[in-house]
Amino acid sequence: MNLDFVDYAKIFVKAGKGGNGAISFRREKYVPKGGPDGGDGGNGGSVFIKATAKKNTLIDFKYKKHFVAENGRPGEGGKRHGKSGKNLIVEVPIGTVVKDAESKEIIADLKKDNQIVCVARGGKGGKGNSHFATPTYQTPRIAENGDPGEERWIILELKLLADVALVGYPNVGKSSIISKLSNARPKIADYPFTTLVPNLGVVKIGYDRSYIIADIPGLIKGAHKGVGLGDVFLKHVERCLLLVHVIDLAPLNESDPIENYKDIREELEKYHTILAEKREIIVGNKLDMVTNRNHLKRIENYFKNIGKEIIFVSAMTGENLKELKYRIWQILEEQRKLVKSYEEIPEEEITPITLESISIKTYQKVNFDVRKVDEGVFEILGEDVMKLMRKIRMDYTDGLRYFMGILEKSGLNEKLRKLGVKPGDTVIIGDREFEYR
Ligand SMILES: Nc1nc2c(ncn2[C@@H]2O[C@H](COP(=O)(O)OP(=O)(O)OP(=O)(O)O)[C@@H](O)[C@H]2O)c(=O)[nH]1
Ligand SMILES: [Mg+2]
Repeated sequence: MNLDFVDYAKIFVKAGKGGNGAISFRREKYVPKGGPDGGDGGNGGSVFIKATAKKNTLIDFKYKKHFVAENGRPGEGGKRHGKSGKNLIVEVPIGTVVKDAESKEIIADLKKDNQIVCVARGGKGGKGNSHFATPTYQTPRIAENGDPGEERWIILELKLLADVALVGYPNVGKSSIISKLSNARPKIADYPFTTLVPNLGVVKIGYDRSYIIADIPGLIKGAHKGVGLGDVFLKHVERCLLLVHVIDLAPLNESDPIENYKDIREELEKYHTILAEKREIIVGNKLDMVTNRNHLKRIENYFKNIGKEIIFVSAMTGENLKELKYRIWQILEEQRKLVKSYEEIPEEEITPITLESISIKTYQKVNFDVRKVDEGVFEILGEDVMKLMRKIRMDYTDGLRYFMGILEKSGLNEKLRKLGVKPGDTVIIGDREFEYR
């Protein structure tokens, strides 16, 4: 069995970080102390997954598994905003289901060409110091850091989206039929399991109409529970509108075509009711090999009795293939009217998507706890404090002062004193240590 057919991939996606806000002051002639003019950082790029008709496997993801979008550029002086990071668009075949690797939640089911979904949102750029001037504090050396971009592992799963699928035992002539009906050119040979991966072909009906047909590798007994990778192939059949069940009218091993039909039918039914309930027609192939008219009559009667339509063809001579092609089209037209999933899916635009973000200006007070770790050592705990700390650019002392100012307004001193803090003691916040004064 060929395992190169890649219909599953696990990849890591990471959006870009937002650029930091700038700390800068206007410098002009005759203006000794200009106001703050640090621009905002650009937003980080987002990662999108987009369906394209140009691909038909997930093989590209076998070796390349990490997809990282560009970071936003930092802001600059003169209120110049940093450039936003470019979005990264990862292309996958139509029919790819996108899932979160951890929760297994379905993020999107990409069924149409160019359908697109965002899987990691970019971080928002930080505000520059031009935002932090107040009447009493006109030279703020305060700016925000950009937010980190989202990152996660996602699963890509390909389920082919053919309108019609050719199924049947190996060697019955499925690949021969698809090669005659469509533009697909699969390998054809006189031994079983020639086809190792599903093939897709486009069947043209006149000038602007067509349908997609899939040639599924031969199925065998036990396929529904994975024998001969049957379950993998059957998964691809789940979404088609019509099953074309191909039987060999003159099997070399002299087996009975009706029994062969029943075997595969049982596999389809055992796999899932979805397949059991799907519209099915039977194609009796290799008509050119049949000399006994009674043999055909018997087969025809059997299917008539169970209420199934059968068409006899020869992929070799081409007999009845045209009829088959149009009959499939007709049935598809009928089926499409019944199936809701063919409704139009609006195509999203590829606009940058960035995470919601709160400005540090919105922090007047924060909630936190203080814990005594050891003699003379205290730790400040609280998600808000950590968020605030990440958000403020600490590479300027003003940032630190601003941060401490908010903590003090929120009752830091009282809390520390209650626990018996003394000057010279250590106060830990996140990954920093301060001396209490
Ligand atoms: N005489 C005759 N031979 C045919 C006909 N259709 C297919 N064959 C032959 O049957 C053999 C199998 O054909 P394939 O199209 O490879 O069969 P398949 O169903 O795709 O087989 P797997 O891929 O193994 O499942 C080849 O040798 C074909 O040339 C037909 O209508 N008449
Ligand atoms: Mg084949």
